[in-house]
Amino acid sequence: MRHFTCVNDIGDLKEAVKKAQYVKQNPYADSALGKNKTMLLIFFNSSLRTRLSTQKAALNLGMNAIVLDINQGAWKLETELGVVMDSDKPEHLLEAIPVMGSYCDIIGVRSFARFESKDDDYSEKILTQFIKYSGRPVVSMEAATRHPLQSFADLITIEEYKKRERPKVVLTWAPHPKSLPQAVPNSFVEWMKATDYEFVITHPHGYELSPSFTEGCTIEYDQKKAFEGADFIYAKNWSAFADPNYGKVISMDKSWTVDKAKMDLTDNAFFMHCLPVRRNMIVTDEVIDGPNSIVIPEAANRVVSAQTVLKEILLNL
Ligand code: AN0
Ligand code: CP
Repeated sequence: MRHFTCVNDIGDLKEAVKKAQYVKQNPYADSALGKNKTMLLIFFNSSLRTRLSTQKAALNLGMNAIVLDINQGAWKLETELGVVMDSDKPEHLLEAIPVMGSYCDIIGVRSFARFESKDDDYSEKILTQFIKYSGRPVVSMEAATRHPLQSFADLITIEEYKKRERPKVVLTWAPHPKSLPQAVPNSFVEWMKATDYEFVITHPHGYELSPSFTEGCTIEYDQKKAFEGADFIYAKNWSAFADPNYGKVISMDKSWTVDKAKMDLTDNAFFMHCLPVRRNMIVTDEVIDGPNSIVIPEAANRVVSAQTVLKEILLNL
């Protein structure tokens, strides 16, 4: 593996899960692999889990880790090509990226959808420039359309907790007051499609994800029906994809909040969410604090997914 931006980069999923299980059981087995190697973590957006778990993964592999928040202390970066730079942005990505590349061996980048242009977001304008100009392996730490380190951790978690070979996994939209990217659900869909699980997506009308991700998926608009017999409920809010509402909140319907009554329709399902989560919007306190909530072990597995990915990249440097 050179870059890690989507499910295709990880190769065979069963092999990847096996590698992750080894890493989880032997976190320090490769502590010499990253000696004298530096990982740079570049954040254009906020983060708690990705920031900490990816650093921890790099440290477990013996790497040095340097974190830069672009919006706190770095120069404001121009990202448009061919512009006259007479605005408030003193530096262009075209210089900043190769300079950052010159200081490290692997670059992680977090760059959310900006909702200014669907084309820019869905062409992964920022991430592709890092791949093109850094000269280094690039790891997506949530880009405009995908969050593969999260999805890999989600898969590892489902494999740990599943009680049947082919569990029923349900991705459900839930309400939220702000516009959120489609990256987490897109990516979850992409990874679930690569398994042999039974997979159902449920959301209100108007919240259809990009067909490029959901093609071939079962979509059930009746949330209660979707929950019947589920083994895992994966909740997430996302903003609308379809025009003219791209990036907009078109509903905050609280009847979609995941509560105990809905969880009772499942086959004693586990509750999952990538976090951060807004309590009593996405999910009630009762469910997230209940015995079937696995959000904390799910977040803990972010170290495992990151370490498995970084290890593969280091082995191919
Ligand atoms: C982000 C999102 O929905 O993509 C990050 C989730 C990992 N969430 C928020 O901005 C609240
Ligand atoms: N799940 C996740 O990526 O969390 P952060 O945004 O805190 O990194």
